[in-house]
Amino acid sequence: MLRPQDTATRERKPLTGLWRFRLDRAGEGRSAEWFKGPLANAQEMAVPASFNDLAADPAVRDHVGDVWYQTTVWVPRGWDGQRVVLHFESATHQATAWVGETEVVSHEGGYTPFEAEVTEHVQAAAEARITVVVNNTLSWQSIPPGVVEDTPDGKRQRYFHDFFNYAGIHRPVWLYATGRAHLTDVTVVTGLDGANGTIEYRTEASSEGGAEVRVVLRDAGGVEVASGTGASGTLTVENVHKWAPGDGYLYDLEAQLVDDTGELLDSYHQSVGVRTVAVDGIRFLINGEPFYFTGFGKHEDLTVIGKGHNDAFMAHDFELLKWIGANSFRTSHYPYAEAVLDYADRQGIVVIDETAAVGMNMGLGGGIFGRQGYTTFSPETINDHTRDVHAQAIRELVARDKNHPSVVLWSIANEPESDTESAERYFKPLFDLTRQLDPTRPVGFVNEVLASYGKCRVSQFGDVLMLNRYYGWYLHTGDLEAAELAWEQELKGWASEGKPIIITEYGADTYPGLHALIAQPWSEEYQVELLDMNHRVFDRIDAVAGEHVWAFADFATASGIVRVGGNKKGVFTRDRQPKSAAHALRRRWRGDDTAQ
Ligand code: BDP
Repeated sequence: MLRPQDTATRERKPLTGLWRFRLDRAGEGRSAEWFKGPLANAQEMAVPASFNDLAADPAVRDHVGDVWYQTTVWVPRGWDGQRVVLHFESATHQATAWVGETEVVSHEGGYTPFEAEVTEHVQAAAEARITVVVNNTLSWQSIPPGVVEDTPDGKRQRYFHDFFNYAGIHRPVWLYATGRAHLTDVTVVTGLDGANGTIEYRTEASSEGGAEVRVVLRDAGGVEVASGTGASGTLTVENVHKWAPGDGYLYDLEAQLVDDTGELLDSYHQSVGVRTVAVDGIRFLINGEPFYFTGFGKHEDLTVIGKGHNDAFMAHDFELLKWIGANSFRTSHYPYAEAVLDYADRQGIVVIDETAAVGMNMGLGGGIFGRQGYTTFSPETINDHTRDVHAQAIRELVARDKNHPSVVLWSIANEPESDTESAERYFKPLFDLTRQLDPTRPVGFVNEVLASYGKCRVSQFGDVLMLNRYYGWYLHTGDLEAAELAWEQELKGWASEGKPIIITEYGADTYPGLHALIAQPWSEEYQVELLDMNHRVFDRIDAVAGEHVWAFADFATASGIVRVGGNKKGVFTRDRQPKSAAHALRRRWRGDDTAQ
């Protein structure tokens, strides 16, 4: 699937703004066919945004089930004879869409795009009605999983991950047009050969006899540097300007579909960063050079709009990454908006790209110990069907993000149960699948402490070890000396495996403005000291190839007695103001003792 764009042959129309919106409290909309006419008793709802926090109403915030969205759009008059497509960048977690009265598409999975050709259901220069029902229910067969429990007070959605189950239409929706003959996919794989770069490209097109593919590669100044013909091939760029951390240099590959008279049928632009990624023993290499990850696990999480994508906040977050000296982040715990990955490409920020497989561990509840009363892997809970859904989530992630130079590592799950035979059986085929889909990038998963060194049965499949550890917080709370000893001992064990280790989470909840002369948990001083303790340990162990603090910013989560107004492990507050730890990290990561 190609992302909508405007080119010489393509045109798109954003369907963002205010849509009609209605909660389906009784779950009656599908049988009552609410798509058949204007949505009755509707309020207005912003798209993109999570619906939860927009209304000042707990019934909206905590609604479980269907919600309905509807809009109308004038199909541009120039689109007569064109192929028209309705494209959603995401809908969380499950959606079905109608154009007029015709169902055009259904999709499962809250963080990847889907689309439908709607040529037959719209007319140029006429209005079309688009209705979407979005369902936010999590089950044992969804990624992430959850369960709806019957309580004396009605149904309650439970889930096992530590962030609020925001839902709705979080990312832009597009109506776009292409010619009948069109490109359907472009894949690029880059390599380096001395001073030269290579770009293997592969295109797919809707079959129409006689059409040929031509590709033109231009540098960032628009100068043509290579070209080729054929649906696939390899281009060479002499004296290539590499894509590298901190240097988001991009070439533009234009793929053209041309008929036998030379007429341009389709043109699509794919940005290309020429770089290589490899694992060599305990080193993580980008362009053959050891790379040390500094940065964060993040969230798509904002006040009012929840997980709605917002360009201003995205740009600001990247400014903060630069300010603090971070070179990377993980898309914890789901694929982020594509605009974020495009931005990372341009900014030279490195990304660990994660699926939405989070909360698959009944020994934990949102990162906190204490059993959940379920067995993680069983025919009634996470089972073979779940694994099929998980596999599909991996397919959709790789298909979407395969061309981003910023993406250097796939994370196929966060903190699943990984110390049991069932876990080993569940995960082995998913690692195989990911490697088959993308042989060019390392693959891993994020391990948690119940499967500490010596116990984990899944890390054997990973090219790198990604560890989340809360020594000094959930373990040895308030006792950083004991934490330091225990952490170093465990880490030495992992180091003996001979793989690069990225510490994908470490941190402490910190209430901004709370100070303690003798550092105590929840104070700004304790967060600083806990991070310092971690850094002393990392600096003593060669195999540590990166440090991602949890978390970039405070974020909303389900209520609990260890959460105060959300998860407060942010180095920035939810509105992006620095805690003391931000200044301390800035000094470490920028190597600048004078950084304030
Ligand atoms: C980890 C999870 C993360 C949580 C964090 C925490 O990966 O989602 O938010 O713990 O407890 O286990 O803050």
